[in-house]
Amino acid sequence: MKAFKIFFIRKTVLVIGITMIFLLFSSLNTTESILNTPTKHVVNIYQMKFVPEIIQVRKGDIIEWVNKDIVPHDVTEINKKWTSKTLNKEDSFSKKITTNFDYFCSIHIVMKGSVHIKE
Ligand SMILES: [Cu+2]
Repeated sequence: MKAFKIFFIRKTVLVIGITMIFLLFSSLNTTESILNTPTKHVVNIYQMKFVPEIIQVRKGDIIEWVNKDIVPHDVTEINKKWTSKTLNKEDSFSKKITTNFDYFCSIHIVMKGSVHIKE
């Protein structure tokens, strides 16, 4: 009877242990897949401003700039490494973010914004 009890307790501990390891790994996988899913962020261009002007994203996320003004704008990297097409009202431009950068509108050079990657 005593031997049976010990056997039973050992088996129970083993089952609990395996269950906990399984739960731990499945929660790690879920967390990882949440972290790895790129998020889409929207920057509106509104009343001659990029809104929000400063945005923090994760590496690999997508930013979509949408022109909500009636005048055309664009999105140009501060050193002119790249630029969007001219965005008319309701036009948008999307970019996958892999690095920090500042940008401006080359049509209205006072309009500025920046993108920061969260570590
Ligand atoms: Cu502009």
